[in-house]
Amino acid sequence: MTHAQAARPDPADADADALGVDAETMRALYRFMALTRALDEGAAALQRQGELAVYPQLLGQEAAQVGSAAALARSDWIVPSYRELGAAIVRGIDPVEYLAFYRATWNGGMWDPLAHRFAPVCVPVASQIPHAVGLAMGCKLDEAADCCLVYFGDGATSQGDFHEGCNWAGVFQVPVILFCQNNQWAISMPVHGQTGAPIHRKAEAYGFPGIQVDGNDVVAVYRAVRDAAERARAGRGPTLIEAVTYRLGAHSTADDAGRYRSDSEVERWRALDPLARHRRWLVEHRLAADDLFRAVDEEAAELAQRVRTGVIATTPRPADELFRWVYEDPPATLVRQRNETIGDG
Ligand SMILES: Cc1ncc(C[n+]2csc(CCOP(=O)(O)OP(=O)(O)O)c2C)c(N)n1
Ligand SMILES: [Mg+2]
Repeated sequence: MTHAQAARPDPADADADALGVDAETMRALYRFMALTRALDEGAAALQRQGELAVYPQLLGQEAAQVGSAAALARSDWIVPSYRELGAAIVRGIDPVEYLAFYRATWNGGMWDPLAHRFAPVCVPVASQIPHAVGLAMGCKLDEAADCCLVYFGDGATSQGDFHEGCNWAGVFQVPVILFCQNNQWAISMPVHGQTGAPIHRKAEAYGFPGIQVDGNDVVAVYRAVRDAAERARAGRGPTLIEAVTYRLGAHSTADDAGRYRSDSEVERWRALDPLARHRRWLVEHRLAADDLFRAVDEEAAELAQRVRTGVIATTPRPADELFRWVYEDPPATLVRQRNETIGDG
């Protein structure tokens, strides 16, 4: 059931029409990646200035995130881990609301997950996978023509939650896309320390297709997810997609990647920068020129500035919110803790 790598032809001889992605979408993918790059860098800077508690950069993974999120319908569900700023931007979430989690002013982010069909930030590794499979199972039971895409990393495939989610998805032919961003590292653990087999091949054991795609090729990712979503909506079940990419930054602002990986490895991947690559491709195919890139750069700089101002203006939420929304009738222990924290008024 393993499918061949869905790479697109070499930029020099690729026929844009044959890829089945229109020119407007090709340009939109670039714009989303450029906005993501600017906001990701802006968020890392905000953390260094003490405005965010922590931030996990997605630098280098823009194609994997933007290509996948853009290939979905607006009514499809997205279940992120903690590194999915790019997907949130594609889905139209206000980056200030997204970054509230990292400013530690709100658990999970300020946006409405139901309205955006974008679940809260999830840090316990792989725990979002069974949630996503359940969400997709709900779509199936409702006979809704929607699917659900869940993001997770290479390291998450070592967790039981990944295997339980895959098993359930395969048995019940759930409309879910299991989207692994194999960025080669789980903090300081390289991917060969996580798995003895290529990640996409694990799907075979669960009875559904597994695809490996060049995760630094935004069009290849877009096409792979579009196909998987069509399969899911047609009732043909799950797909595991392994997007091979690279985390150019540290694991997070709390990590020093120089302690466990070489500069030469990073430089090798930097040469495969997905943003520069798609830009070159657009130019070579005369789908965009300097005026578009200039306009996008200006938009990205303005957006990053607006987000910066918005994040800095965000104040802590009322303390009693820590105790709300879990229980209709909170247990006495929680009521006591709440009263100790904020008084019983
Ligand atoms: C259950 C659990 N164990 C450990 C951690 C600490 N932790 C946070 S991220 C991470 C690595 C995850 O790597 P991967 O799944 O490859 O995702 P990436 O960070 O590379 O995007 C670990 C071990 C955690 N958050 N949750
Ligand atoms: Mg990883």
